[in-house]
Parts: sequence; C-alpha cells; structure tokens
Amino acid sequence: MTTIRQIQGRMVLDSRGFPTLEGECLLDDGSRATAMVPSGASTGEAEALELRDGGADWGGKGVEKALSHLRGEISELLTGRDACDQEQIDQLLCRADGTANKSRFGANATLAISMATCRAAAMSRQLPLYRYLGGDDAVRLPIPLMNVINGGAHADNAVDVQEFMLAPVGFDDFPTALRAGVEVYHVLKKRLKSRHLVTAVGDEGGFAPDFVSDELVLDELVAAIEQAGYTVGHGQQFNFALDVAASELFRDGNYHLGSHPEPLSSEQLIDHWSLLCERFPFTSIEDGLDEEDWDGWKQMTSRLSGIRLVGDDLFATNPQRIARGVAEGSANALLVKLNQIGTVTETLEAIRVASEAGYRIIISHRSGETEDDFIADLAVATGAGWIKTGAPCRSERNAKYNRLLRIHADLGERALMGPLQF
Ligand code: 2PG
Ligand code: MG
Repeated sequence: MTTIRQIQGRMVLDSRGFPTLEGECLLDDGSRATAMVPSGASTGEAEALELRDGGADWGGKGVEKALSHLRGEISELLTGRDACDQEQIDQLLCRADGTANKSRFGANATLAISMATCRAAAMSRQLPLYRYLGGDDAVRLPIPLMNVINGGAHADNAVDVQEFMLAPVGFDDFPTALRAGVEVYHVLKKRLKSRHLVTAVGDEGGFAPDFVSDELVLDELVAAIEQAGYTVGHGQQFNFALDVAASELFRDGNYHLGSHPEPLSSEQLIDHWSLLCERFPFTSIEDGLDEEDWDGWKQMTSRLSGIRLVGDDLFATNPQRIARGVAEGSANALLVKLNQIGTVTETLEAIRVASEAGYRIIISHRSGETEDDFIADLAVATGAGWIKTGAPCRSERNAKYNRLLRIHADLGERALMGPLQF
C-alpha cells in the first residue's frame, strides 16, 4: 500500500522570489504529499550542490535542469519502491546521483523528493510527520532562536554579524516562549521607530537598521527585553544567540569587520567574541570563524567552553565533516539544514553523529524559505530542543512557528519544552 505510484515535481517560488523545487509523491493507497526546498544566501563551500540553470531566464536561478532529473531519472528510480523505507529511497538517490555533493541531480531535486516521500509515508500511516519520524517519544518542543536583527549577507546595512537572535530560554512551554519573543519583537520595532531607525525587515524577518557595533545592537536588545517586562541574563528568561556567518568576513587569512578598521586574526576575533560573552548572556555563537579555519575553531572551542559554538558552514550538515570536528574538538553544536546534505536520511545521520558526541542540535531554516514546515516536525521528531527559524514575521517564518503551536496543541499535556540537556 505504501508503494510509490508516481513522482512529480514543479517549480514554485521561494520567499525571495526565486524559483525552487516542489516534489510530489503519490502512493498506491492514494496518499499524496508535497515538499518544497529552501535556499541559502550565505552558503557554505561544503554544501551539497543546488542545481541552477544559469543563463538569462530567472536571472540564472531557474530549476528546469533539476526538475527534469526529478521527472525523469528519479521518478523512474523510485516508482514501485516502498515509501516507508526512507533509508532505501535516499540510498537509491545517492547512488544514482553518484557524486559526493549531489552535483548531478542537484540536492534540490533529491531533497524535494526525499521529503515528499517521507510525508506521503507518514500520511499513509495516518501519523503526523513528527510522530512518524520520531515515534511516541517525540514530545519535546524546541526553544525558538528568533533572529530579530539582521545584518551581513541578509540585509543591506552596515552590521557585520548576520543574525542577532533572542533565546527565550526561561519559559515552561513553547507558546509562552513564543509569545515572549513576539512581544519583545514588537517593542523593539517601536523603539527603533522612535529613534527614526529603519524598521524594514531583512530576509528572515528581523529588522535591519544601521548600528555601528555588535555591542550597540545587544544593548538595544537588552533594553527591548526589559521594556517588554522580561528578564535577561544567565538563568533568566532571555539569553542571546549570534550567527556571525564569519566565512562572509574572511579574506586573505583575516577577518574584515566594518566595525574594526584593521583586519583581525582568528585569535583577535576569538578575543572579540570572548569579550562580548563577558558582557552579554549568550547561549550560542554560530560560525564565529571561517568554515576552513579548523585551527581557529579548536582554539575557540577550548577558550569559550561555556558557550555552545555552532557549526553551520563549518559542518554543512555533513556527517564526515562533523566527525572531523568531533575528532579535533572543533565546535560543540550542530546547525542542521536538510538542503546542505540533500536527503532526510543523511540529515538524521548527521544529527546522530553529532548527538552521540554530545553536540547540541539546532534545526534550521534557510534565508530563502517557503511555507513548507517540515523542519518544525523534524525538530520535535529528533528532540533537538532548539530551532532557528527567523523573526516572528513573514509567513514563511511563521509557518514553522504556527506548525509548532499545532504540534504543541496536539501533544497536550505530554508536551515538553527545550533540550534534554541544556
Ligand atoms: C544561516 C542561514 C539561515 P543562509 O547562515 O544560518 O539563517 O542563512 O540560509 O543564507 O545560509
Ligand atoms: Mg549560519
């Protein structure tokens, strides 16, 4: 009954107005599911390849090639297979693609169909996706890391750090944590407005005003949290998280920050994060150094051991890169993005490898998103305890928050909040 009868796909638009892929999977029992693939802007070098057409149409961002793989070879490969055997489906995709980074089919093609198949299987079993993937123990809602100030490659301002996130860590359940984050977001908007700062939003729904230093942004966030009636500090209701996306700042062996006149070495940049961590309560700093600065990462991980140092571009959700990090003591947390690796099974494998090494797991959106809410279910299914999915603004971001609200309601009294280990 869970045999795949038909595989289809189409082009749809993402939140930036660029083409992306939607996969569709129809099973013999009539279950039919779709899934849409997101797209990054600050992409890591080690990510699986997102296949784009090039040329003039859609500014080179068309997905016709990936779509033709999906409708042709992939459809032939998967029709007649059991959708409940996700591992086999994904293995077939990897083998038939035959490259290390999905560059033949395109990771957009493989992921679209990997996720759609997973959803169709869940539907056929009449289970919500989080329970299909995570079983009866999938009851843990994630703490949302809410990106309220955007900079770097995600905004047209002078802020170096790509994401300043609120971490509502001191709340008992997901709806309350979300509410607190939303209230702070709205207070922040009023405060920026009253100072005649720009309140237009960046790609992930955060504000993108011009601030001249990280400290000033964080001072502003402290003030907004307090004005909204909440507490901030270690052991309090709110902490902070950063995504530096430092690979975007790295050139010729040094880090170039707009807020510093001279380029900084790895060590100097670690000093900078270290000072910031003394002044402000951080739970995590993501991509604080370049994706190939492995020596720097080792140093940073031992120096800032009290903070979760998150590898995004560094690991690219790739089990092999994660294994290297574990062996070398680089980073102690993993950012998980399905489209960095290109199948559901490999994503779960990346989570497994990192979890077994005691790394914190953060499930993440991309800056280019769709209304697809797969990652909300994935966060609950894996009990990750953390999700990063932007500001509570723009429907492609809120789709994930709204899905988590529904899952919370579905779980009722069984719902738990946050990671098992902080
Ligand atoms: C990141 C992501 C998501 P992008 O760097 O973590 O916030 O951005 O999708 O552009 O890589
Ligand atoms: Mg990142």
